[in-house]
Amino acid sequence: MKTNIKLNQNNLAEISKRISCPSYNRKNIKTGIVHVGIGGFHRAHEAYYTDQLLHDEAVKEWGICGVALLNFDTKIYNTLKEQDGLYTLVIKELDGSLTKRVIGSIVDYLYAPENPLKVIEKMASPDVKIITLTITEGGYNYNEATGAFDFDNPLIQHDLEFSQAPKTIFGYLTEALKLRKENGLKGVTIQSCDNIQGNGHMAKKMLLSYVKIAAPDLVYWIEKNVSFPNSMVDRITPATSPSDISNLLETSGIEDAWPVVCEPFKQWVIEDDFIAGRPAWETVGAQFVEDVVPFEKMKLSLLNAGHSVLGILGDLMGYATIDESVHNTAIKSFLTNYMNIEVTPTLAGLENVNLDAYKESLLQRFGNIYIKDQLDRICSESSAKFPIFILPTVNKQLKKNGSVEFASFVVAAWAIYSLGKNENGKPLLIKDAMKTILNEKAIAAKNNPKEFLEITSIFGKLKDSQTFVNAYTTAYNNIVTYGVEKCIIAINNKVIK
Ligand code: CS2
Repeated sequence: MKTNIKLNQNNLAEISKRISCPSYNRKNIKTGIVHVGIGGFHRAHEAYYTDQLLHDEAVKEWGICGVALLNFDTKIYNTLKEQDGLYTLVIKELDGSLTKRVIGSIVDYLYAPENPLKVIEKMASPDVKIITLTITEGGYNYNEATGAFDFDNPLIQHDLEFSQAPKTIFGYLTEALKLRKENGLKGVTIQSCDNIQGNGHMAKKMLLSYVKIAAPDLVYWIEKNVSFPNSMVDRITPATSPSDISNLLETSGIEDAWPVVCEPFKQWVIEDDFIAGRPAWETVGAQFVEDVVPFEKMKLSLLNAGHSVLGILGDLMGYATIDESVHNTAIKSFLTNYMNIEVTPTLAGLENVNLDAYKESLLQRFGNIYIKDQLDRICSESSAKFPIFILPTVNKQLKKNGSVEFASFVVAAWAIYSLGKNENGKPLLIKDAMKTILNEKAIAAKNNPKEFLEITSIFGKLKDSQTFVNAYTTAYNNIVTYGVEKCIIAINNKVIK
């Protein structure tokens, strides 16, 4: 019987007798990277790759300083502080076994609401060469309908007024870059690791929109001194459940308040555009390419959209996790048809990628019964996800008179989902910044389904496409009459004929 042991720096030698731990001396590692948004995904992905890299004795300058930006992030900050930045990554293998390792690459951590200046100074420190971001799809403050930066956001208004104590990433980056310029420092890279098409372009466009108003003199300096590589990031990382925490304790005797669980698969494709140098992430599995856009499109429109399809349909039918949803044969065929008929024709520039194998591997990853990726997680913030994951495919298909039957069905299902109950009458846990308006429009849609498409900040001009509106309305009425499963069986059958 193993005695329980708390995860922290002092106990690391003891813990390394049980599971694999950083073998490098964390005290000697400088922070070359500031990362904003230390949620599960960052800790399963960039921090994992970087931890692997730090095992090379020659690498000493690429430790990560994790920044918790929002009040909401107190818990993760306190946990990391308590555990000296250490946490356990539990990889749930396809055969159900668990590979556990303690990750040591987060060598410093800051809580922005407590001390904004400290964060700004850290971002402006000469050692820091890269600022990476996982601030979620909604964090870029972008209006889908106008394509512009949203200056009406009260937090942005706050940052414009109180620039020394910002609340948004735009306020922080602006102050930090100002300070770098004043101190005569050379460039820095800002690397978005969010699921957004052209995430580097988006980060640059949104930041410059803000800077033009907040600090116009800085625009030229940024254009000359800051690079914004695009990147495609991938690793399915469900929310950590209480049983993940107790399981780690029971199987290894490690007391970790917030381990991260993830799938074995991982991928990181990055544009090699780092103005101030970068870690050799390629030595630990990342791919550096000239143009990452086709990879991003592939991942967003197949994997992430696939998740939303499984999430919305599965949630309505009463499932709880992605694997349960994809193991329903009607849903699985629906998803396969969606990927083949509607998404694949919109993808280009992937000559060296075996798309069939990629799609097959997605179905396998979704089907991993050990991951237990919650549909609640997948469906959360759908209002930020649909415009990135699904609607670009719809718009491209409409342009070339391609099928939109599957995508419009999912949008119709989302309208019904937004009423807040599944098909068995059980309440759905909807977490969405636009929850209120989604619900209002969903209620209006009961009389006139088109009402849901009136949310132009999500759907843009889609309501003007008669083809889409017809397909969507038919799907809506059919779901109400027959239920999701019967409808998708009927749609799938049409394809087979
Ligand atoms: C998911 C992603 O949030 C979502 O809807 O699709 O978090 C997905 O699991 C990751 O992008 C996988 O790389």
